[in-house]
Amino acid sequence: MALVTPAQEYNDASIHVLEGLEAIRKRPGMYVGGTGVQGFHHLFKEVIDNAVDEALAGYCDWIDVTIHEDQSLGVQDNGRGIPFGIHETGKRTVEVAMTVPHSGGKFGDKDSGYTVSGGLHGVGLTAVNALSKWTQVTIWRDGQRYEQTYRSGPTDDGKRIRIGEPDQPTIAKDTTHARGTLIRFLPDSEVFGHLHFQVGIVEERIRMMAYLNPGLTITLTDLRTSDERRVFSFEGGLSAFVDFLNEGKKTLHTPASFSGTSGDITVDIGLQYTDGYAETLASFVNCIPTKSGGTHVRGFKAAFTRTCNDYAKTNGLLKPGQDNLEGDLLREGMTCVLSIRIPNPEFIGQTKDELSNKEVQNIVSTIVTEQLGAYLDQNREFATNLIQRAILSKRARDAAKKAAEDVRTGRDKKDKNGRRKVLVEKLTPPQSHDYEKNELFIVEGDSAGGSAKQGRDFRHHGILPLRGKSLNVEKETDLAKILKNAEIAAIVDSIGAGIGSSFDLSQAKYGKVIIMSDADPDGGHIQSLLITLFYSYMRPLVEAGRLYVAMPPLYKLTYQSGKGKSKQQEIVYCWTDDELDDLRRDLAKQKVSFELQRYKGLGEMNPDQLWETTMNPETRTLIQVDVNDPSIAERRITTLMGSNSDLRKQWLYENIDFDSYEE
Ligand code: 28F
Repeated sequence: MALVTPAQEYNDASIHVLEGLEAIRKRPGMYVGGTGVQGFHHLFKEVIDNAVDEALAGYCDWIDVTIHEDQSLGVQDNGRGIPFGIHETGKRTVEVAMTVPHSGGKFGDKDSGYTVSGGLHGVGLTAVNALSKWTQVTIWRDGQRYEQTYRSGPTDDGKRIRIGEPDQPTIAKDTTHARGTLIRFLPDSEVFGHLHFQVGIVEERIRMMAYLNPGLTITLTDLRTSDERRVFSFEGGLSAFVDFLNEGKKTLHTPASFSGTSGDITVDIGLQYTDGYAETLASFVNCIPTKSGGTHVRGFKAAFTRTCNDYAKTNGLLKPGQDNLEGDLLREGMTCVLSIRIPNPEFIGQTKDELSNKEVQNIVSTIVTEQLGAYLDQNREFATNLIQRAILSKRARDAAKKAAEDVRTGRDKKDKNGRRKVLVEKLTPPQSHDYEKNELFIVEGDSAGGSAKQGRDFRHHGILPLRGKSLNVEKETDLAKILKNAEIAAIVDSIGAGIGSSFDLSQAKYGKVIIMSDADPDGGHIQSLLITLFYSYMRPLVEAGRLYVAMPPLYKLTYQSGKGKSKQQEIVYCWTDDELDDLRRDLAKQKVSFELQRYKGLGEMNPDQLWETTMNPETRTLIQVDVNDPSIAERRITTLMGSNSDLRKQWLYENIDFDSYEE
């Protein structure tokens, strides 16, 4: 509750007023969506939406927006002016509109001339007043000029906190024949901190309103930088809007526009195709964006798809028995603005930005069916091109689906006379079905593959030996061709989660996929090919940090330790030249002679050594493939596996802590 001195007596109406404004002040987030930049600029949106409502009602065709040097913002329209006569509560109408939430609901008043309003408008001006340090209202109406200021903050004697409280108004004779409402306000830094209006955000809203309301002119002056008055007025309406949205893109035709009314609902549509694939559909109800769509959008999409397919069948572009083209294929490359006006909009959804009025769906659908049908008949070349593009997209989509399906079902493993190909038999699967713990080793070369099969942890290790180089996937983009490569299909099949857009990480049969190849340039090449494959066609697996590269040792030292009976053979592995140097120095100090072996390839290790040095989670070192940039991982691997040992040394000391276990 605001501080109220007992001396000043409030009648029940004003206590009610305080509670209203107080509530807004206490929880701005509920009324303007937070106290950040968006919430701050929502105050401007509430005020200009009120002026646009007056334009929608047909009484205003001009709005001036001014950002002042004191950081306050003013909006002036040339509408009828908010009534300032005495309201049934004994207060002036304008005071009620400024201080009582949900009082401004326009169509409450049947004679207010409002048929449509921007939705939940009532709270608009009240919220602006409650959250501003001051709000000035000037009204020109009935040959009079009404001025009043509302203030928030401590009173001069500091004894009280006011919230949006009205000062005494002044009413003077006005001979200028001006009409309309001016609202100028300064958002309260107590609520928003020291935010200021960003002219870009203000301009974007102005531009949108001007496109949605051809015939309405809106000007913007930012006195903080210049006194230039910018004018936004677009006779072209939604056609101009889609043209603006497609700026810089290659468009396929001049914008099409459809519009119609049914009862007191009006529908306006602008649409224009570009040569791209993206679909942009911006929808509005009474100039309020409906980000979650609703019945108007559903009506549009259903009619659009049906009308295009009817045209295709009627004109022999689709065979009568052929499946219809899906709507999203037909809308590839389409930019569309759908704007409807309706007196009693009903919104649903968390953020109230989905239209739910049922009657709208058929009204929009009827208008689109009639007018799009006519448009296609009158623009046959455009229509044919639209259908043929969609048919191509359908073919590509079906091919990708079939390719992925084949892999999943193993259908592509059959050779021409239906015999199952040998691929998957190359895989030695783990015994466990604990997919999280299971690890797939993709091993280069059959001999290393043999050692890996024998040395592995048979419960959790799957071994897939690969022969020679896999297909260079970077150059090949056609999924169907990629899958033809036997090696790649074996990998995809072993992991079991599909490939490309149908890849589903939850189906993966391994928690880790480990690429294990020789520490030589050939090995490095295979690694980078496989990393490219995973990054290109199984990215979620990489992003989940499940792709690794094994680090086999470079050297093995063998020497005798201990004396007499306790004499025994020691084997030590080194991953770097420095490690080797350190060890040699130690052994030299101890005057111990040793035998040194430089590993040329995995195949030179017997199963136990391969297990001990490269596969055993307790003793191995793995490199996790970096999700952000596979080339980093590739560089990392080249460094480690490439011939330049200085690079390797440098990288290893910076990145691998040999004392820590890799888990
Ligand atoms: C700068 C922002 O807010 N313009 C507005 C009007 C006009 C009327 C009105 C507004 C409360 C409940 C009626 C005038 N004459 N610009 C604006 N212009 N509000 S807000 O009425 C709101 C009253 O019902 C108006 C006759 N009917 C309505």
